[in-house]
Amino acid sequence: MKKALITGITGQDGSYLAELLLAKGYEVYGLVRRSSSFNTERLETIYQDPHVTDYRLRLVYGDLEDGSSLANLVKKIQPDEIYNLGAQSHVRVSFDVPEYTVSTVAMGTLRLLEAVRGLGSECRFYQASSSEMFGAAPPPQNETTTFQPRSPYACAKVFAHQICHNYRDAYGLHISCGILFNHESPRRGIPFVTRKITRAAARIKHGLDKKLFLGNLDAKRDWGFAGDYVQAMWLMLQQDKPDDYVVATGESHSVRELLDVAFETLGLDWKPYVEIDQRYFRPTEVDHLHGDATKARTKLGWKPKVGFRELVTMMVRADEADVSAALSGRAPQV
Ligand code: NAP
Ligand code: G4F
Repeated sequence: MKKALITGITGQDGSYLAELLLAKGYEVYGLVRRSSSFNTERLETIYQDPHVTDYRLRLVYGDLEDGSSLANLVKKIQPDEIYNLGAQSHVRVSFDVPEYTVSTVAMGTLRLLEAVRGLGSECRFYQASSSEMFGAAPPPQNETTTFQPRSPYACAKVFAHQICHNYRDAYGLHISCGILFNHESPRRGIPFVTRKITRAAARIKHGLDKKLFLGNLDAKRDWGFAGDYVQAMWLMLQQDKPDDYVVATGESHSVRELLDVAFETLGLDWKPYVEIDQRYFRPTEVDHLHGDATKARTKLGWKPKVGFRELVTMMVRADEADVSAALSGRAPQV
């Protein structure tokens, strides 16, 4: 049985990836950081009682801020594959907490690489790189596009990406970097724009909210479905040679178009409900991300299954089901 260690297992991608690896027969170790409130909500459908015999999902305490916890876990688990998904992943928040963001995203990756170095190329490593690294570079962006990062988060991701290259070359490690464009799902964190909009549409429809406050409606993103994107992560680690891959749908849409589809799904016009609030603008914005995933398609045989309209509709329907459940006193569906 293969063993995988996932940092960021409690996040959107971590939960989908854990499901995928468990379905493939892996023993999955998930790094969970200590929190004063439960942070394992997204794992509820796959959580297993540690006392059952075929227990294959093991949650272990650790933190990307704490190199010794990473070294101890890697030594003890001896994973075949590591997926480094842990991060302070909100771009606007990275302007408020730049040092912390750089510490988890950049230094956290370095700390984990140092823990892994002793295992050699037997242990395969996936790094969650980001299309935010392209920043101001004009679209379409692919693996050869020069990075022009526009936030502390993006600068930290560029460092993490490049230190992965360095460790790959210097120590012969099997490290692959997935440069993933925005990917979303009903499990997306509420402060990201897709989920903020789909949740607000559902709440407005049912009379729970009257207004939705947003920032820049003209930004364009290449939005895909997280469930499709974790497949690409796994495929990267099944290749003989480590490499970098852009993962994207090849279609981009504005926040305005996202509003159109989300509110239309519930038979609403968004314009009377949306107000602009300066607090949601970033000091430096990334205007247009539009990925060219030709390499992932040809070398990994990967392609997205869920398109933009289907994705937004799926998210609105899930949020509406939650609102209806909450209103009728039933448990939410997420
Ligand atoms: P997410 O939902 O924000 O999840 C982030 C995860 O990182 C959570 O499990 C979080 O734990 C954990 N984490 C935060 N600080 C940590 C620390 N100090 N030590 C250990 N774990 C820590 O992010 P996501 O959307 O799943 O994204 C996964 C990764 O892909 C991230 O690295 C992100 O930057 C990158 N990425 C995401 C996208 C996207 O569109 N989703 C695109 C490109 C790249 P808590 O639950 O305790 O907060
Ligand atoms: O949903 P967002 O916050 O995602 P962003 O900044 O593109 O970052 C996400 O994708 C990256 C991949 O490119 C990941 F690396 C990163 O971890 C994260 O998952 O914002 C999308 C766009 C931005 O242009 C933002 O200015 O939506 C615009 N926007 C407009 N109003 C808003 C809002 N974003 C948020 N979060 N909240 C608003 O009210």
